[in-house]
Amino acid sequence: MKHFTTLLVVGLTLTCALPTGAEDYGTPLSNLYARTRTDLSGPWRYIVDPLQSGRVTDKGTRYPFPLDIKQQPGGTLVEFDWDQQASIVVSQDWNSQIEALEFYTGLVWYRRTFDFFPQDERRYFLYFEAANYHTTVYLNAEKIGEHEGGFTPFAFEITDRVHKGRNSLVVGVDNTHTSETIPELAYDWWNYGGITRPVHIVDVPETYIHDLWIAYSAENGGVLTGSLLLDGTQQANTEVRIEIPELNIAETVHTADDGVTTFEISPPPIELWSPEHPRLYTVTVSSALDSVSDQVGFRTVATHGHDILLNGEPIFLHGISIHEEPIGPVGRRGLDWKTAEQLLRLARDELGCNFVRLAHYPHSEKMTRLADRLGLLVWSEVPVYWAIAYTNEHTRDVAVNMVTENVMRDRNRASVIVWSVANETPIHDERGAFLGAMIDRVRTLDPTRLVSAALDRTTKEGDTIIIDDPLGERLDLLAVNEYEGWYGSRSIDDITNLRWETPYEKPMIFSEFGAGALFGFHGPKHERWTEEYQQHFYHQTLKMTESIPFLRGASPWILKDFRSPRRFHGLYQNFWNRKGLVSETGEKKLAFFVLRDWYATIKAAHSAGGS
Ligand code: GCB
Repeated sequence: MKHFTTLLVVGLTLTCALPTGAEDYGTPLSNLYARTRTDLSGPWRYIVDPLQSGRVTDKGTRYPFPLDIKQQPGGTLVEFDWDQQASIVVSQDWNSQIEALEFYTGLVWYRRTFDFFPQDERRYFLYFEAANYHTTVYLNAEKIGEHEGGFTPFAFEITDRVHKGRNSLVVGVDNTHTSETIPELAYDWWNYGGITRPVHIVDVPETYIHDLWIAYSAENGGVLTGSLLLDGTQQANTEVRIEIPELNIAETVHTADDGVTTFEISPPPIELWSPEHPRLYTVTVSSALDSVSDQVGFRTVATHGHDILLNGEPIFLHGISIHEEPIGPVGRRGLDWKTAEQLLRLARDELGCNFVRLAHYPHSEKMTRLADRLGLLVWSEVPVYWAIAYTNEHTRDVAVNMVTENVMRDRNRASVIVWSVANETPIHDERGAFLGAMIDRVRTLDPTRLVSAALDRTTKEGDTIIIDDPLGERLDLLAVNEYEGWYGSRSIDDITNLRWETPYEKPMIFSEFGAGALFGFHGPKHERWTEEYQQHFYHQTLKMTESIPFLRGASPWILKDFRSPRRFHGLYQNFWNRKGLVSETGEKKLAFFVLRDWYATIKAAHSAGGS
């Protein structure tokens, strides 16, 4: 849908058509951290329910956990009592907190009580930053909603349901994966279950600013375009102020009947955001009742032939892939600002990265906000990984919803330059249609960024690898996961002979390459699991990249060793994927320095005028 709006522009007024991207997709309000809210993190009671006994059915049961009832004298049997249950900390997964749940997959119920005093003329939303995977939410014994997907935010309005005084919130989270979920049954990371990110009660006025999106385009000497969405009884024909004090911008726009408006502003010269200069501006939007500010960077990203252009200049992505696990001896979710910053600073300050691939699912919003501040470019991905039920409509709808929630959360983050729709998916028509639907949605919501997917299968002819996956047609950036020398039969010594071709006139990055090594295990460079093998693998693979004229970056696999239930070797792995350049506790392996030096060399060549 396009909205034709009269735009107020500094200096002149013009009328043009912009994709609003602000239609109500049912996604939660954006810019969570700038809202008035109560964080419900802390100890919650929990019940492990492997047989799903607590699901409320119309037959009635002895275990209606969501109803939070107690045995009454002379009453029918009730076989639980929430107040007698042990506690678990929200927001952290259950696997790392309760030993017996380390490998648990299934349903766990959570309960938290809280006192609340709702005010007139205010609205309240229960906002989950993420819960893995299928979540059912009850407030005061009433079901308020469900959500499917482990890594994106969702919210339910509770204005009419939250009580004055005591409230009982019961949440069932089931992390079972099936042939219809995303990901499906096989994946290479820990299926950390539970309410893995904070839960908030967000407090907004009756008519509030649901979403603001603002982006920079270099057209016509530079313009800021965007859209905003008001929600409430006064959403129509309402005046909204957009202010960026550091640019002397103070504009007024009016919403249409649906609460949406688009705008286009010609700003004075802007200091563009880049890794070298991650400039953020304070953008404030105010309506009669509401006001929200965000810190936003302005930059452009595009491709031209084989180049990736940031602010019009060719850029090489010195990257690393990262899973969402803090550095430390215990694998877990639950990044806070400090642990998130530790990961990103290790990548930027010690490895010399300007780019991070946040694999294989949307990471906490803290990561992309920190990347904005630290000047790291981000590849943002959803877990459409390996085999998925490509012909299943429900699965496709969930996938499209996932990209929607991801884009709507982060499209004001200058750091995010790539939306990835998938990782290593098999090539067939149904997969093409499935990923095509996701790509269409992403481009509707945000035509300002690159779309990609990490590709796997390519044609091999002797030593030549041809990147000819038909999906390449629909992508802006080709991305390839490459493991010759670790998986497969090719010797590590031969990988320098590999040659790469593609029929696409597009830039390519290696979204992965890597080999396993146990920190502190040393030996000959041909002995697997030694740091020397991994070091040799990096030397060889980096050498091989020199012959690829269209290579514009890499995000090797991976910054830190991470937990995975498919890594069984009792000596080297013990359920850790050992392809980290640092161990789980942060000790650097030899290959870390190979990549660091390579990035330093490329950077030096680039500043000396090379490409
Ligand atoms: C891959 C996957 C990644 C795995 C990695 C590995 O190709 O994309 O999720 O963890 O290989 O270590 O095998």
